[in-house]
Amino acid sequence: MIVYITGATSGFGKSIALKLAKNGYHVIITGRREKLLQSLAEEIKQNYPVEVWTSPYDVRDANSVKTAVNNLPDKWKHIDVLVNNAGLAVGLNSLQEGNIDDWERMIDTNVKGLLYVSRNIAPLMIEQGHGHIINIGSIAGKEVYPNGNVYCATKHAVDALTKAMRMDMVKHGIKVTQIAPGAAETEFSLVRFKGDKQAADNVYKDFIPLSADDIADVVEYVVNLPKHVCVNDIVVTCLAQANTTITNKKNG
Ligand code: NDP
Ligand code: 8X3
Repeated sequence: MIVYITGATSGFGKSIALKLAKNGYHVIITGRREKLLQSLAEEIKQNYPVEVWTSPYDVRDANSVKTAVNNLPDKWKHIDVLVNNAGLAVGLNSLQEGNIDDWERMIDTNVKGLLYVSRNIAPLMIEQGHGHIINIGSIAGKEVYPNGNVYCATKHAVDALTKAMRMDMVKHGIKVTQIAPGAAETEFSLVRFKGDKQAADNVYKDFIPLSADDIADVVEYVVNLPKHVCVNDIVVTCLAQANTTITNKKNG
């Protein structure tokens, strides 16, 4: 079994790679930071008897995505599971104060990047007659929150695309699942706040957020179900989070 994971250099993607390697999957890991891909590959190979293929590229570059998938050796093209995970939030501003470069980065990565990867891998799955595409959406794809405007819109797009992909691929026996997490402590907030660690740490203060491993556990669950069972959509939050705007923090 082979899993293809985008955004495996940190956070959910890295945990999912380790978890599925533990389940016996050979893993293809992608992301822009090549050194982190190499060190994850070493970690996986040291711990599990599986093979690893590293593929550094930027999901925003349609040609790079196409070349990376086309250049996979034949044996690596038999992809059983695709995890569309690469994504980010940049900034947290009202629309009227928004930064257009931040908007482009989010739309290009979260929406167009997911489309480029899916466009190249879905035909391989169709050819082999099976596959499972797992899109990492967000609770922000179910509800919006103040100043979350464009990030929330990109994740609403992932929500819509997940439903559309399932319709398009059902006749080919391909499962399509969305996992929509709430707040999880990864590099997500550090990226959103452009390296401001204090602002990032503040997001997770006074409650226990999800961890990357929690989401990897959900992925492990959905890929291990019987062949005829497809989880369509899972929203998962930590106990303290009711929705995008209400989190039970110890100090109010
Ligand atoms: P991290 O910042 O820890 O990981 C993001 C991953 O995406 C990294 O591996 C990064 O790799 C990759 N990535 C970002 N931009 C690009 C790009 N242009 N090309 C290729 N890879 C890219 O955050 P998370 O693990 O938290 O985020 C993973 C997904 O989960 C995202 O889609 C995010 O929106 C979603 N999510 C996160 C939540 C949270 O609270 N943490 C909650 C709900 C959803 P590199 O920088 O090396 O390119
Ligand atoms: C990440 C969750 O609520 O911080 O997608 O936007 S949230």
